Amino acid sequence: MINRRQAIKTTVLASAALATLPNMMAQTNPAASSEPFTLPPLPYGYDALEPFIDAQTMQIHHDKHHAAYVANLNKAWKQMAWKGLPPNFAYLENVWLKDSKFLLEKENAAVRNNGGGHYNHTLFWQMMKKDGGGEPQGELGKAINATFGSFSAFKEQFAKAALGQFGSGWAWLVWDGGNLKIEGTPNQDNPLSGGKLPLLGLDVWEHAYYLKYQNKRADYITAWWNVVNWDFVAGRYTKV
Ligand code: MN3
Repeated sequence: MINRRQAIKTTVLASAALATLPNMMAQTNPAASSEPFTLPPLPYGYDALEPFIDAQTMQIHHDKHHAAYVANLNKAWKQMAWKGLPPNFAYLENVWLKDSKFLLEKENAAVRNNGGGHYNHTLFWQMMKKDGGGEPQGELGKAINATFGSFSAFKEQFAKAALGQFGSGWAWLVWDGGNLKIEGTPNQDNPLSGGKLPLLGLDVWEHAYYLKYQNKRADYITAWWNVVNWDFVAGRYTKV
């Protein structure tokens, strides 16, 4: 935990270091590497999900949108540092995002929105891969068939949730402690706050598809099945 005195010291040291650098270097952020939350690199190239999700969308989505959630989460964390909240991803996942009472407090809205945004996108990149798609195998495949009747019936219900999510939000396949379920969340809310484990999620914010699909969210959803990383989703299911 960085206290106020250390924070000032760090700022002074950073300023001193900056003064010795050429002007060009001074435009970079010397504190970037010491930020509590960091933007994880995409686990594949921007164009890996072509033609289903275009490279430009992936670049803007990751480098601008996800990066902004991380930057704003760091800002929020610094403002809340007095609360003694450990600044790490595990704490975000296991404590903050599971505490619906905390998230609903107005002063914690930045954590709910930007912490949720950081967590959701970190999962989302891993839930997709180049040459993905197909059908889930093993225990997850069996559980999906048993719960929804068939894989195609599951896809139909999931797509309905994704299409029916009004405005910005996500569609999810979750484990609620006893069953697989499909649900939608608005904005950057996450099933964790409702006591459920997110297994698979689809970002249906317009920034996720508008460049290629414009208003045709249904076409984006149909295409997205071709990039789902079922191995990753099945791996999460083994934790239930
Ligand atoms: Mn997004």
